[in-house]
This record gives sequence, C-alpha cells and structure tokens, in this order.
Amino acid sequence: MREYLAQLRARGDLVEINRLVDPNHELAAVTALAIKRWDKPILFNRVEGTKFPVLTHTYGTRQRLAEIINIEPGDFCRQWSRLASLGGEGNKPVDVDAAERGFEYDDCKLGELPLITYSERDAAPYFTSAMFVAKEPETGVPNLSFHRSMYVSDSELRCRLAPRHHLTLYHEKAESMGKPLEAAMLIGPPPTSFLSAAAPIPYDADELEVAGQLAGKPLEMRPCKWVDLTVPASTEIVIEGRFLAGERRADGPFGEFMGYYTPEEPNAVFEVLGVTCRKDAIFHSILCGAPEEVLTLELSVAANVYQRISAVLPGIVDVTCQPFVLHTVVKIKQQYEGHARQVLLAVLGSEPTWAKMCTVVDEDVDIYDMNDVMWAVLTRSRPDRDMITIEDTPSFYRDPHKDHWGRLGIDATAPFDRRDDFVRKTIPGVETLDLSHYVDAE
Ligand SMILES: Cc1cc2nc3c(=O)[nH]c(=O)nc-3n(C[C@H](O)[C@H](O)[C@H](O)COP(=O)(O)O)c2cc1C
Ligand SMILES: [Mn+2]
Repeated sequence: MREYLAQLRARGDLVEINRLVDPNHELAAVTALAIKRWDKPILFNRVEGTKFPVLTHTYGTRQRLAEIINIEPGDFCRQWSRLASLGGEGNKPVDVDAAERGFEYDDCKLGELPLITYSERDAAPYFTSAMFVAKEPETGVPNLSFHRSMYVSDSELRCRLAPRHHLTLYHEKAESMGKPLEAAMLIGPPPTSFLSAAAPIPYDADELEVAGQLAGKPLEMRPCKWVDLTVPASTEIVIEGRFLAGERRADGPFGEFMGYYTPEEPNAVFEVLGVTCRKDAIFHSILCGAPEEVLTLELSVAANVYQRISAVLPGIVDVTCQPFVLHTVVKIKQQYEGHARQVLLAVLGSEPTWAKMCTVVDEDVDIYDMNDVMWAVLTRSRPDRDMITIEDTPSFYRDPHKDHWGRLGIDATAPFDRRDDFVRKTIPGVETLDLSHYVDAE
C-alpha cells in the first residue's frame, strides 16, 4: 500500500491534509466532502490522539482498482474472470525473512491506533478497513474478508460476521469444536489482496493465492507474533487475536453501506492479543458506503453474474452494477427474439442476494453511465410489457422486515425485429473533432 501511495503522490493524485483533524466525525465529514470534490485518495497527516497518518479513498475508483491489477477499467468482468481463476501457476504465498526484506515492526496498543467515529449515531469508534485472515478449522485453507469492528477496549473488539460469510462459518465450526478461532486483522495490506478479500471466492479456494495471482507474483508472508498465522509482510498494521467461542455481545448502532444505521445486535467477540505496526505505519480508513467499500462489492458481483450467465447464454458483452450493487445492468448483443428476457431470468436466478433489479440493454448503451441506461429504459422499453416483476422472493439476506423482497427485471433493448428503427443518431465529427481548434485556449 505504501508503494502505491508513493506512486499516487508522485503523480499528484493525492489530497494531503495537514491540519489537525478530530477522529470524532470531523475526519469522516472531510472525507465525504473531499471525495465529492476531488475523487482522489486522501491522506490525513495529523489526526488527534494518534501518531498514525490516515489514508482513505485509496481504492475508490474503477480506474485505480483496475490499475492495481493491471487491466483496462472498461473490461473488468472478462479480465477479472480470467485472473481470479486459480490455475496452479505457482502464486501460492511464500514465507520470507521480514528483517532480511527490510521490514521492521513495533508493538503498539490498539488504543494508539486512530479511533475513528464516522456517523452521528455510531455507538463507538470502528475499524472499517481491516481485512481478516483466518484458517479453516479443519482444512487450514486461509480466507480473507472484511468485517467492521467496534472498539470496546484495548483487548476487545466486536465484529460483524454476517451469516454465511466464510469467516462466520469458520467461527461457527471452531465453536462446535469448543475452540476459539484465531485471526489477524490486516490494516493496509498489499493492494491486490484488497480485491481478493472483497470478492466472493469459493469456500475451498486460498484467497492469498488469488491475491498472488492478481499481483502476478506470490504474496510474501511473515509469521504472526501471538497467533499461529502468517500475514503479508508489507502490511502496515496487524491486529492479532481470537474469536471467543460461544460469546456474542452488543455491537452497533453503526451507519452502514446502504445508508442506514444497523441496530444494536449481538455480534462476534474478538479478543485482541497484540498489535504490530511497521515503522512509520499508515492507517487505512474506509468511509462505510463510500466507493472504496461499495465499488469492490459491485465489481465482484458483476464479475460473478457475468461468469454465470455467460455459461448459459450467448451474446453477453459486459455486466456492471449501477448506481448501487442492488441493480445489475447487462449489455448484450441480441441474438434472437426474447433473448433479453432470458438474460433477465438468468441474472435473477444466478445472483440471489444482490440482483434486486436488473436492466438489459443493447451494445450501443454505456452501462457505466446511469443516464444512458435510463435513456434506454425510457426509449426502448414498454412498462406494460417489458418489465417483469417477481413477487415474494427474498434478495438481500439481512432483511427481517422483507423490505428487499420481490424482484424487477427491465428489458430495455430495442425490439429484435425492428432494431433498425432504433439506430442511435450520430453527428459526423463528434468522435474526431478537436475543440481546441475552434476556441481560443483558456
Ligand atoms: C470495506 C468492506 C467492508 C465490509 N464489511 C463487512 C462487515 O462488516 N461484515 C460482513 O459480514 N461483511 C462485510 N463485507 C463484505 C465481505 O467482506 C465480503 O463479502 C467478502 O467477500 C466476504 O468474504 P468470504 O466470501 O470469504 O466470506 C465488507 C466488504 C468490504 C469491501
Ligand atoms: Mn472466502
């Protein structure tokens, strides 16, 4: 992460804030406004109550995420599918001698880290960027995943382990064996692991290896100090500990990615055994609901949908989630009458959690521009015929009041046999003219 930060700084893609900032809401407020204004990573050099600088919005755009894994931002689905599939190319993590590689670490207390409170009603400071590493209790396969954690004391965090996530299953399995589950929380791990942790990768796959695959070279690991795990040696800060068996304690309220507060509820208890940080460590903060969080989710959901529907239907050009992960947009090259409706059904069937709504458009629509997608909906769909609603079916899993039940599919493609009537107008020259030849330089 540090190397990436240096690159961003060198090319002027970093907003640096040197004024002393309060971690209690002020840091979050500046982050929210600065993202809107500049859309660049933000480095807070001075945060009250801590010596650690805070970096945020690091991975907040498609361009930056694509850059990290060295692909084109417009072709994410296809390239991700190729990269993330493990093919035994020898990118399994390797153990290195951290000192020999020039990494030095100090111990520190949890409370010395930036304790950031984000939204107005948040119950306490939260760690929002920490990536958990843990091993499957029986097979030992390592998993990476993000889980927010509420700061309670220097020895206790409460973590949101949502149902069915791999870490949740590991924890439950360890509990059934009467054991705590050891884990390490990585703050500021190598950039490629960010995508690998956010993506829903199969239970038995080694996500550290996927991160190596994305980087094109194995992750270099060092042992933890208090638990039996290894972690990427370049990680800025590592919090080591274990999830207590048979314990659940109150966590929340917390302002979450959907824009609401989750209520106070019992969640997993993480006993902190120790914290190590690199010399001059940088802390990574994620504003919940900001692109840095939701974009990774959108990309991984889109890539999954792309893979699954391409396996059963022809003509799938690209998939994205816009403007939020609950809406899947698919671009197709129509092959036959009714093709788009089949695509709608395939999407709703292949993504039971996130595809609350799906829109299918033709090849000439820019699916990364919601206005263009809406243009297609408004000009190429008939509400009485081209919209499919599905009743009484759940989508988002954490939904006790069924606010997310029901699905909507919109066929916003031109009628197959009248595609010529829907040729988009073009103005000759728009693609090629150079405006600077027509107006005086500013
Ligand atoms: C920044 C960020 C924060 C997240 N916070 C949580 C969280 O608090 N609880 C949770 O269960 N999932 C959270 N997620 C989602 C999971 O980390 C994500 O679905 C991941 O793929 C789960 O990994 P798994 O497939 O190995 O279970 C978050 C994701 C991101 C990118
Ligand atoms: Mn996993």
